[in-house]
Amino acid sequence: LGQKGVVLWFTGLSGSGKSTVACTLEHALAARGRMTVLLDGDNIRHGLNKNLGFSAQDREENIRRIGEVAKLFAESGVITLTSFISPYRKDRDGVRARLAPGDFLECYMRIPIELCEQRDPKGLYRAARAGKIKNFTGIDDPYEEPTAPELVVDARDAAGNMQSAEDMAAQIMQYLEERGYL
Ligand code: GGZ
Repeated sequence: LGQKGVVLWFTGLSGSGKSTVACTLEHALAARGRMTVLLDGDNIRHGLNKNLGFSAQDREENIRRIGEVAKLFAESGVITLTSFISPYRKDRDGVRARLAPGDFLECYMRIPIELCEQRDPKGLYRAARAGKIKNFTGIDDPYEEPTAPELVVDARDAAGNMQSAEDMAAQIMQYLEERGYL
């Protein structure tokens, strides 16, 4: 009741674990009674943004609209998780600028692209390498790393072991707790 909303903005390569971690975190937040929404490709690119593709211009508009929707939710007290590659720094910064300080938390899912390519569950990297998909992020389209993200979640822990989605979600949960978002 009367709790503050926030935008938790996941960014990272295709296959970096954004959606999996966002989903795990959303369940953990709901279990604590918080109102949440998860915006991702499934509910945005198939609806609101179905007229957009993957050119730089379309990605920019994709992120801009998602930012505006996320802002509306967050300002209504909802913890709003967004899961999009959002590869361009200026587009992410544009969303940040639309929100009050502290209402936009950039969460960088840091992972070597080699790991994403090894996994490649949908065969997209393979298709991109073969030239069947053009402008694929990390292959022939840039991914601009965040310069000052509030959160960096690494695929591997300090000992070099792969982190589970639960580990990663717990890390973010701890940040939210420590900073008074919960
Ligand atoms: C990157 C692409 C592309 C290109 C299709 N580049 O692994 P996925 O499948 O489910 O996640 C990717 C998703 C990226 O959409 P976003 O809305 O997150 O992108 S952005 O923030 O840049 O607007 C991938 C699929 O769409 N996909 N073509 N060329 N990813």
